[in-house]
Amino acid sequence: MVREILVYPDKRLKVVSKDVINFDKELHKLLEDMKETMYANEGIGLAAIQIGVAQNVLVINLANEEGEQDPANLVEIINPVILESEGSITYQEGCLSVPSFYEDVERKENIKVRYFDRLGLMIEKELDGLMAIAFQHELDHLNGHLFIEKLSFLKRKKFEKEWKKKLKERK
Ligand code: QAP
Ligand code: CO
Repeated sequence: MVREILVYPDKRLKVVSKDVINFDKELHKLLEDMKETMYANEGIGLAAIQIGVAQNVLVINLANEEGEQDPANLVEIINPVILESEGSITYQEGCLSVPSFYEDVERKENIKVRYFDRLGLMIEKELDGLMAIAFQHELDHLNGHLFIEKLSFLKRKKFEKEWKKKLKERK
């Protein structure tokens, strides 16, 4: 089922998510809904809190060399943590909860992560490139943070002004 995506400044996006305890049917249904919702909105990553579920669950599906999103490359990420990180990389990020806004954000370039798959199997990996960026962006959602919080003071002010105007025009 395609679910509604919460859009900034929805307060629910600030809620800190909790670890998944049971790797059961309910989790699998949540993952299916997240995938459907991500694909329906042409996203490459989605955190459960973006559909109003405060659980530490992410889905990421980067485009392949042909620029296509292959469902076979979808990664389901439960209870993620970053164990180590180094370097820095800047990328123009966007977010399904902040539609049509993109801005440069600095992240760690290389990260070592631990998470669980849908069956509760622990996975440890080193990530780089866009995958490392996406992982950090999505992990921020689980802690109640959005990428716009990482903008400089002036860029954030400009964003807030434009966003208010946009919301007013939509009414
Ligand atoms: C997070 O972002 C991310 O504004 C995922 O109109 C960001 O899927 C991962 C999207 C940067 C890696 C690098 C945004 C779709 C999708 C929009 C997304 C929009 C339609 C964003
Ligand atoms: Co996002």
